[in-house]
Amino acid sequence: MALQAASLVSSAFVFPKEGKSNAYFKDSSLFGVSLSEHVKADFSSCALKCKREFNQGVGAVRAQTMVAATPALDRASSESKKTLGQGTCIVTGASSGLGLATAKALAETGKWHIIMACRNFLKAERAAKSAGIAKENYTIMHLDLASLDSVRQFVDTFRRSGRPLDVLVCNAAVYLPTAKEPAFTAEGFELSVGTNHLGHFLLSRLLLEDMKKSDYPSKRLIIVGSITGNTNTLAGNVPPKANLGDLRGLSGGLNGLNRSAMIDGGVFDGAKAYKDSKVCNMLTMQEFHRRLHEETGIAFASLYPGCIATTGLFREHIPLFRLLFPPFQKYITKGFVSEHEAGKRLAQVVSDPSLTKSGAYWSWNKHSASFQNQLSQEASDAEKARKVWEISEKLVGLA
Ligand code: NDP
Ligand code: PMR
Repeated sequence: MALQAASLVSSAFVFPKEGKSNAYFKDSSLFGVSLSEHVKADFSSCALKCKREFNQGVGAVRAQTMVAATPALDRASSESKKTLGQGTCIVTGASSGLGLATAKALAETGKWHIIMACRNFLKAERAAKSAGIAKENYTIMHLDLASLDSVRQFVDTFRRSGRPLDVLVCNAAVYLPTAKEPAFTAEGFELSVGTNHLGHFLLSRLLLEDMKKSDYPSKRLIIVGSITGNTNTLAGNVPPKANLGDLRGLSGGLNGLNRSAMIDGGVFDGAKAYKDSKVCNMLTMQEFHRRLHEETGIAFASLYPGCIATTGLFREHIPLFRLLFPPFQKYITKGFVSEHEAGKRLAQVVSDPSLTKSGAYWSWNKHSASFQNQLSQEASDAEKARKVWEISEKLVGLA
C-alpha cells in the first residue's frame, strides 16, 4: 500500500524526515499552511460551547429515544418469524457520511435492519429520510460515545428492543485538527480518543455478550480504521504522525490536568489525537481477534474505505481546507471516494461472503476491488494492543 499510495502522488511532495516532521506541520496545517490564531481560538471556544449545549440537550434526546425504540420492539417480535434471514446491524454515527451511506447500502439489500446509533436523534431521522432509507429497515437509538453512561444506556435500550445483534459497526468519530486546547468527554478523557476509541471500546465489549447469543451464521464486529493512522503509507507520514509512545498518557487517563491529554504523554495536538485514536481502533480489532475469535466465531475486522473528502469529518477544519481537500484528493492523490462508494465498501465488510476473515484490515484498489492490507508496525504491535486493551478496560470501568 505504501508503494501504491506513493505512486499515486506527484513527486513534487517532499516530506520531512521522521523526528523533524512535527515541527514542520505541527501548527494545524492546511497542506502545510499554518492557520491564523484567531481561527483556532474561535474554534476551541466554539467546540467547548457546543459540547456544553449538547450535554444540556441530552435528557430530551434520550426521552425521544425511548419513544422511538418502543415501536421497534413490537416490530421486532412480530417480524422475527417472517424475516428470519434478515440480520440486525448496529452502525454508530449513521447520521452522516460513511455511516449513513453504509446504512443506506445495507438497507437497500432488504437483508438488514439497521440500528442507527446516533447522538442527534432529529438529525439522524432527517438523514435517514433524505437518504431514502425505508422506514421498516431502520431504528434510531440514542448514543453519545463521549459519555460512558450514554453508552451503557444505549446497550440497555438495545437489549430492551428484543432484537438479536448480528453485526456491530463502530464507525462514529470526531476530528478536531484546529483545536488549540483539548476538549473532554463526560468522564474527562480527551474528546477524540475518548469518543473514537474509549466509547467504542466500552460499547463493543458490552455488546459482545449480545453478539454471542445471536445465531446469525456470519457475525462480525467492524471498527473503522484509517490510512492516516498507518505510518507505512504516504498519507500516514503527513505530520503530525500517529504515535502512541509508551502509552503513559493513556495510563494517566488523558485528563489534560495533572496528566497529558495525549496517549504518548506529549503536548496536545488535535490532528495527532485523531490519528492515535485510529491506531487504537485498529489495535483493538486485532486484540478482539486474538482473544475472542476462536471462542465466539465472530469475525473482527477493520478497514480504510478510501478518502471520503466530502464528509462532516472535516467540519472543524478551516473553510479553505474544506474547499481544497476534495479536489486535492480527486486529482492529485487520486485517493478520493464518494460517500456512496465508501458506503458500499463498508457494507461489503458487513455482509459480503468473501470478507469473512477475522483480524483483517481491508482496503480497496483503484478498481474498487477489496484486498487485505498491511498495517503499520505500530498498528500491528501485539504487545501494544494488549496494553491498550488492558488500560482501556480500567478507564471505562470494566476492570
Ligand atoms: P462524519 O463526520 O460524516 O461522520 C461521523 C459520525 O460520527 C457522525 O454521524 C457523527 O454524528 C458521529 N459522532 C461524532 N461524535 C459522536 C458521539 N460523541 N457519539 C455518537 N456519534 C458521534 O465523518 P465520516 O463519515 O467521514 O467518518 C466516519 C468514519 O470513517 C470515522 O471513523 C472516520 O475516522 C472514518 N474515516 C473517514 C475518512 C474520510 O476520508 N472521511 C477516511 C478514513 C476513515 P453527528 O452527525 O451528530 O455529528
Ligand atoms: Mg492526506 C496517497 C496519498 C494520500 C492519501 C490517500 C490521503 C488520505 N492523503 C494523502 C496524501 C497527502 N495528504 C499529502 C501528500 C498531503 C500533504 C500535502 C496530505 C495532507 C493532508 C491533510 C492536511 N491529508 C489529510 C489532511 C487532513 O487533515 C486529513 C487528516 O489527516 O485527517 C485525519 C487528511 C487525510 N488524507 C487522507 C485521508 C483519508 C485523510 C482523512 C482522514 C482520515 O484518516 O480519516
